Amino acid sequence: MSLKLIHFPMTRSLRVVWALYELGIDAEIETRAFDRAKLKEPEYLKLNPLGKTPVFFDGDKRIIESVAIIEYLSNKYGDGRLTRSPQDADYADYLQWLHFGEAGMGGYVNQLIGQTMLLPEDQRIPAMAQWAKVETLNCLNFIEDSLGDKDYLLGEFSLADISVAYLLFLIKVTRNGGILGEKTNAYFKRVTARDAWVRASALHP
Ligand SMILES: N[C@@H](CCC(=O)N[C@@H](CS)C(=O)NCC(=O)O)C(=O)O
Repeated sequence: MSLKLIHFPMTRSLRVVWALYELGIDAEIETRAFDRAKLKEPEYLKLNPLGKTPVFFDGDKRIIESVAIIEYLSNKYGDGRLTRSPQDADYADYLQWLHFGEAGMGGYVNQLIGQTMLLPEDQRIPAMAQWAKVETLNCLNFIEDSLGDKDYLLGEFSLADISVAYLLFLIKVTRNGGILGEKTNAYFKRVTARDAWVRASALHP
């Protein structure tokens, strides 16, 4: 097998590095400095036509969705570790959280970051920033209420934690971390104390 990830620190490719380390799968990781302008240059667009990160290759097969990549890695090269099967009692919860991390929350968090940080101040729309904050908070309350006394979203660590915790990381590094609940903050501390996260988040070009 010839697995290769182009990794940009702190971006969604971090989910993939984290999963690779958790699952103990060998892959070439080419780490580049994040520069949005470079992602739109022809050389990079040949790799990922959307001009976004991540981009992952398994031989000739290319995948550009971070959550799809981590599921693919476990099912194809990790004996399904850190996933759940239809026979498992928590299969529905697993699928829900795995997708919630990107499909459920990602759009709101992207808006929040765009409207509070990425866009030049004169292009920000306060009503959009407020809407994104309310919707992000709605998602965060759902996480807070669902955690209960569990250490991880399903009780035991799974790919669903990689999906959701990356988004919590993004909220924190963009200085919006004040809106996380108490249990969610403790959960974030717990997941980011894991050896695989510590190693993955320390990767720099
Ligand atoms: N749904 C995609 C989202 C990819 C995405 O938006 N990546 C961001 C970085 S975290 C990006 O490349 N941003 C650069 C840009 O939009 O110009 C995934 O989960 O892989």
